Amino acid sequence: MRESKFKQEEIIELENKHGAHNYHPLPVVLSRGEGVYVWDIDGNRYFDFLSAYSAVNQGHCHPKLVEAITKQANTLTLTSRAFYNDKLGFFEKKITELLGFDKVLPMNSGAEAVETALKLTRKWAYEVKGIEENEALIIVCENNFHGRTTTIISFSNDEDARKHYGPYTSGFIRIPYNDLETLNTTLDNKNVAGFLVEPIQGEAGVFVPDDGYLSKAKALCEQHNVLFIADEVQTGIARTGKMLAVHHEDVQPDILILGKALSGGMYPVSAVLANDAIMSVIKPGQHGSTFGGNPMAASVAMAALDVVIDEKLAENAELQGQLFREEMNKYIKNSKICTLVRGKGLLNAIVINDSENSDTAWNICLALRDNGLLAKPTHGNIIRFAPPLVINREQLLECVDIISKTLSKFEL
Ligand code: IF1
Repeated sequence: MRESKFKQEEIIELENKHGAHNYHPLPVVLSRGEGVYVWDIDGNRYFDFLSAYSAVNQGHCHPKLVEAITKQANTLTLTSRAFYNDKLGFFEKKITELLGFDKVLPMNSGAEAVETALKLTRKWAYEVKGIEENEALIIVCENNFHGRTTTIISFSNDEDARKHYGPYTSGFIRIPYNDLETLNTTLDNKNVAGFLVEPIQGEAGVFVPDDGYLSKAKALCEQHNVLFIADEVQTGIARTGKMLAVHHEDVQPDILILGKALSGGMYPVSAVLANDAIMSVIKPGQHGSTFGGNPMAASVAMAALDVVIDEKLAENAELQGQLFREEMNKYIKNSKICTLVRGKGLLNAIVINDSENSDTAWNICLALRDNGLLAKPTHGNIIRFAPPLVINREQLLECVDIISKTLSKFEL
């Protein structure tokens, strides 16, 4: 049943003609979302298995989030931090007590929060650790993804993300992910100030490190007085079956970076959390953002955290994620096209038995779309599956059925 007077092709053409071509979207034009479902302009319903890259953990248009943002939108949206507002302090109290930190610095996008964490680490290095000014080094991992700013892509090894964006920001050392030995030797450099790491590498293809990697890496950083910086923009807010992915190993980062589902996909809200010994190096006028910590952001983020807790989304992600991997492994046992399923909680991916440059994964995603499920390949032959954390057992099993039936059409 057509809901729009425009055809999908007409709307797609608008973007082709008037919009920068910085994405290659799957050809589907969405117009509505509710819970685990989205609808296109022709009224076709899909399971959303991307969740806007894990920003819609609470489900599309969650009524409590719509209520919170609508109420605040009708009251006070933005004051800037030149003045106080009556929501930010309550958000700061809630999130610092929930996650066990003294302070939070509110920002908007994930990349801004990563940049904030990098600046904080450098400032701490000079003013607390005593590294010589402009000599601070931050260790990052091969195949990292932390955002798209010039500094962040400076330490990326993804040519698409960094090519022709130089000159690059210096002060970063890249080491292999999930490699404690190299981390240990690299930490011997007295100018190292921090180690920035994704608890699970999402964009790289949902790479889950060995058990113990995060806790041992944190211990090595402590031994060398280096800040352990966890980028949980994608893995945080219950996505991997715990409130934070680092909680699987009882790790408390020195600096924690959050974004995406911190607002349940309602509004750009990100945050950097740390204790006073680190956060106190930033004084008034030394960092900020027009929208950072605005009352809309604070209101919707408080509601988004409440939904995660009240609806036990971490527990559900753990339960449904285990079911997903169990069921997918039953399919994979007899499959030639799909070699592996991996992940934690409801951040999972399958590896397609074809070269990175093949369009098989893309074609599988087109076929999944035609069968009522939306997902997108990450690097070439890996398809990420990350539904909203509100998905129930019946819906999950229906999706496994859709995925299996679709994959079967591509069996070699
Ligand atoms: C795109 C990827 C995912 C992130 C982590 C920081 C950020 C992200 C671990 C920056 C953002 C998004 C960005 C979006 C697609 C998506 C993505 F494919 F790019 F890598 F999720 F895996 N840290 N990830 O995953 O947050 O500034 O975007 O709010 O740029 O294409 P942001």
